[in-house]
Amino acid sequence: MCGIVGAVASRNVQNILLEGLHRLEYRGYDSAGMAVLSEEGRLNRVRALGKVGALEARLGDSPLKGRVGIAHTRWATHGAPTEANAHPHQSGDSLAVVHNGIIENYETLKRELQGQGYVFTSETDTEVVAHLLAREYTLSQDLLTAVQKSVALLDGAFALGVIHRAQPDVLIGARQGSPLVIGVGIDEHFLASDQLALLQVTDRFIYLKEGDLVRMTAEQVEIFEQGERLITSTNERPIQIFEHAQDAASKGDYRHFMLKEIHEQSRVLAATLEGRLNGDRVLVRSFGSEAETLFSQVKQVQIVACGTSYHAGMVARYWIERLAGIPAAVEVASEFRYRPVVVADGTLFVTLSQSGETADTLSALRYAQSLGGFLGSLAICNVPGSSLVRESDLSLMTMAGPEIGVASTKPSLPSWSA
Ligand code: HGA
Repeated sequence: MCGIVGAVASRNVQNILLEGLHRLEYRGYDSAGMAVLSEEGRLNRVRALGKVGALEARLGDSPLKGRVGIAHTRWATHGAPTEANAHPHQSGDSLAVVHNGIIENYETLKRELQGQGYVFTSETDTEVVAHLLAREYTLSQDLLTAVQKSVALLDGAFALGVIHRAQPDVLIGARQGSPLVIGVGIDEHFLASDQLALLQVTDRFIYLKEGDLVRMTAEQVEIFEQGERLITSTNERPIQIFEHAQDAASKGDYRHFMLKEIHEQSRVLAATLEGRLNGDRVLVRSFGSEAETLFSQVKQVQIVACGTSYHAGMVARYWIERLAGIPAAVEVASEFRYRPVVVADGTLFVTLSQSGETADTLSALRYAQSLGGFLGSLAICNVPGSSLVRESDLSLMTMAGPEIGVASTKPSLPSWSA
């Protein structure tokens, strides 16, 4: 899952952004990048494939200096994990954007923009946003107006952070289907997809609502409901103090972690679906860039898991058959991996595992791959970068956070998505 960090301050923001990216690393990503507006009015960008550490090394060689910037960790949905596809994306050398989520109508917009002479340098859906913003900026000469006009043309789920060299003291954010939070400092403001990214600089946050657009300077925050109506009352979007006691590592008022985690289930389910829904539909791309092609060929589903995940698989079987109308079978991984398996045509192999390292499930996946004949594999898992996720064709990350209770309480909840 991607991460966004942004800052507008009266000090250099590079290290704030970098620390924010490090704090988002647990979510998993394939590349990272940062763009900062320099005092001289230039837009400078550094990107790297792989870990935030690789970006940090590049920044060591060519530091970014400036008081306004945006940064991103990317988990590719459109286009391979490459440096050219890493965010921020630019249109020319004036404007940069970071994006979480999926722009569903990017192909139509891309054709339109190409027809108008915009040249694309990446395979991402995000670059469409950069060129749209540039086009609208040319017309209005105002970044807020450009973002308002552009967002109105986008279909899908997204959170955006935008900067422009002509407005070097402004950072703009937009939230529609993907989380975005404002961090409030003293004469500085921040933007992030997760408050955890900003805890090193503030514990005061404003949580944006769906459709909100925010224009921030170091001194001021203006929030526009549904992108239009300026919110004037602080009651509507209050500043909230982040209670560290709510951390995953604390059991708060609960008697034990197991109880706490059971009570977290509805929030985890909402967090897992956030950014992956468009209206009442799940965005197929959130399973990976090959998902559309693969899912369109599925005739049946074979689910394999262990323990609690196996039980979640049994529920998933009922729901897949009822909602998708295709046959589904579920089997304990330790049985599946040791028996001769006949693979029916068009079968999707689905694994469920909290850690993504469950030995029998992983062996079952490898066995399934060695058999050939399966259409492809999908892992539903809580740990990005785990063996199961790396070795599967598609994946769906659950957002269960760390689980301290011994019995699995959350990771398999969203198995219905299979
Ligand atoms: N669609 C964009 C952003 C991906 C994302 O939000 N992943 O979780 C891309 O592919 O770059």
